[in-house]
Amino acid sequence: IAMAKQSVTLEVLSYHASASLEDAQRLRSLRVPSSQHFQLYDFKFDDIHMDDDDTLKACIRMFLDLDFIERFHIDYEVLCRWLLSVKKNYRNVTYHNWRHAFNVAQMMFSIITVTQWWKIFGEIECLALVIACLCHDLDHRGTNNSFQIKASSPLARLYSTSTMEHHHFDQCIMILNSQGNQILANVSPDEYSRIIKVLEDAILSTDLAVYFRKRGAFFNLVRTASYNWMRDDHRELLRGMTMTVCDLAAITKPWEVEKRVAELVSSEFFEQGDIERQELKITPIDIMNREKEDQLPLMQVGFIDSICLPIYESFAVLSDKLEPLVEGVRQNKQHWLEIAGLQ
Ligand code: 5BB
Ligand code: ZN
Repeated sequence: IAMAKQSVTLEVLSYHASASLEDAQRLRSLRVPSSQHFQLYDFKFDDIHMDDDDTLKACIRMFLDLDFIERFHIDYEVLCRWLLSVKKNYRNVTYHNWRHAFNVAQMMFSIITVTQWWKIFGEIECLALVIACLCHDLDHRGTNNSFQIKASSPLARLYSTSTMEHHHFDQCIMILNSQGNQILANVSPDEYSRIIKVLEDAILSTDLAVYFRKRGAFFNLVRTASYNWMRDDHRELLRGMTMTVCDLAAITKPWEVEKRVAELVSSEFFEQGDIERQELKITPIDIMNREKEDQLPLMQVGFIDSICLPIYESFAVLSDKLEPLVEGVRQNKQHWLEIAGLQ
């Protein structure tokens, strides 16, 4: 068993691609427009009209405005190369691609700046959260954790729970350690280990199973107003929940955006279902079964009621600046109900 594990570990933990120095130098030479220009503070942010260079410049803008470059002595060219490498290590899958990661990071940026929660988290945790958002789905294959188990993929042999999330974190670490990509090279050993610990916890928090396990405690803290953000355990809970809120934020967006993103999510689910039918010879569950396509609106309503509304409502209790997010979810629920013929 030990030898099998070792070879699986080698197979899974050896591959990653670094961007070239030339590409980093090109990105470095580009002018970076303001946050206002990119609408980075806007909860209704949409990346549809941006090209890939714009998304990279917007990431640099977030690092500049959060003062990470000065505070952590990040080499500008290293930052450019790291961003290009992160982007390169996303696959061209339908939903879990670079654009999704970029949107999650923008939502984190807008939440921590608009609410001023950056003061609660402090510089180290904010840096870890933004890195976590950009890296949280690295090397996603468009298939979920239960697929890895069913297909007994090498990844599932390495990690039996939160399989993909452990892999996203591994990929994140590999890029951070790659020559020319070491944006954390100039932080103290003590700060480095704190950043990595927060980063790991944040990426693992994007497993919905983890969200379900922890949200009860979080809802209690909020309902009874018994939180104390000076406490590490309370802040850790808030960080994990904020990762989920950012990860699922498509559900808060204007209807045109939500409709487009839900199509992408649905297509990726169907593509997994096709593989399950063809290669694993099993009947996919309804959300992944093309023959049940007409159930999509009702599934979205179920997703909103059971997963989304509780957390966005809880967040709006914490900060009234976050009420537009709940309002967006409620409006999208109405649209899905209408399409389902229920309203
Ligand atoms: C979510 C939890 N899952 C294990 C079972 C299905 N549910 S669900 O019933 O709440 C559901 C969620 C069903 C269908 C869905 O989309 C159909 C297009 C969704 C859904 N999930 N809808 C969305 O708009 C979004 Br955004 C999401 C989140 C998708 C990424 C979560 C995937 C995690 C895989 C490890
Ligand atoms: Zn994600």
